[in-house]
Amino acid sequence: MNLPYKNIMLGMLLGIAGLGLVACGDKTAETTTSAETAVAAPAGDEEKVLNIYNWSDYLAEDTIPNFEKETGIKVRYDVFDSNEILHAKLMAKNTGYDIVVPSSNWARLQIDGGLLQKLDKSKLTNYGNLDPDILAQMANLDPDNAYMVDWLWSYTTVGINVDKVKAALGDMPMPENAWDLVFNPKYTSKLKSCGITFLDAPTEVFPIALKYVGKPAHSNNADDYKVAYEMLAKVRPDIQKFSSGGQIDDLAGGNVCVALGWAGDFNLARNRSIENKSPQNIEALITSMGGYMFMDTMVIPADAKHVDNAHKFINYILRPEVHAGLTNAVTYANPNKAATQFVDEEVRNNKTIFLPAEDVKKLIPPGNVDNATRRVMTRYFTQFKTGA
Ligand code: SPD
Repeated sequence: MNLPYKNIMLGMLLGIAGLGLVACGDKTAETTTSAETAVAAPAGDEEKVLNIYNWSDYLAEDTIPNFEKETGIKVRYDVFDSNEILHAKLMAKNTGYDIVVPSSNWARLQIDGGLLQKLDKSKLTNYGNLDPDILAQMANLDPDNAYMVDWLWSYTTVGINVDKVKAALGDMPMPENAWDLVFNPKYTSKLKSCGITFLDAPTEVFPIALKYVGKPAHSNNADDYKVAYEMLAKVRPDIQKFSSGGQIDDLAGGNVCVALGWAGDFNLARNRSIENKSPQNIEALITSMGGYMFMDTMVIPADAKHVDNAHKFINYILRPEVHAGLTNAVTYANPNKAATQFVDEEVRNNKTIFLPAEDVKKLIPPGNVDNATRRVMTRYFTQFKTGA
């Protein structure tokens, strides 16, 4: 195990808690084909179909084709861009999916709501590849790791196009706390000239905004949200757009220069700009205040019809080469200790992907608020976006 990777694990332990259609890299928000149209399986034999709903830009090109070739199971792969969208589907209790990938704090809510099935670990022969420290951390939200298997993980932070930001700031030096770049009008008023974008979901923005104004990141006090909203309202005129799945292309294409978004997507944006032959100097910043950690987890919805196939897929992802392939393709860290040797050296040594322990300790751990607070948060976020 390389040192940076081990550091992360230690830090985390200390710090917290269609049927034949493949849409790899598909950036449409979601497709509507439903698993319910699948032909019924012969008795006692599960039909060779698997329906997966995952975040966009979160897959290696060969992940699904290799699984299909090896198992003969046809995968329908749809994508989404927010936990809110996935949660609404699960709440309707008729998802049509066999595997979905919520962040761990949302999966906790979904376990409590009876929306997920327990894993059968006897079918997960590669489960031992998972890092025990990550499992211990995840057990804070999922006791005995009964429901969730981590797909990949990262953190919400500030991403910048270094050259464009320097040009827009002129003589003004970079702030000590990089969150000022998106939350302080002194900076946003200058950076709006090259474009500022925010994630488009209340639960992505508010925990960080709350911490920035000195309140608990997972506060259940409505007054705290008002304080955070008032701070956000001051920078609203300088924000060009709200987008979650669109940040990679917006940064890679030079349409924006500053983003409140996911570190993995910022590294991916830099790589994409190079692929597109228009390299942009994009960096995920490690802020002095810290970012917001998330783990996106494979879970099986209560209505899943292909539970055995779902276990086969999870077990396949847990193979070291497959899990490393995801990390190499999308620049998000994986939880698979056996995969480290297969992670490209450049990715493995990138300290914004595999964070040193001291930076992991600064992250806000995954957490939840009560339902009444979530409504307050949503109301303030809508007000913030609409500028009302
Ligand atoms: N392009 C992959 C995006 C995955 C983002 N998951 C973020 C969850 C944050 N709570």
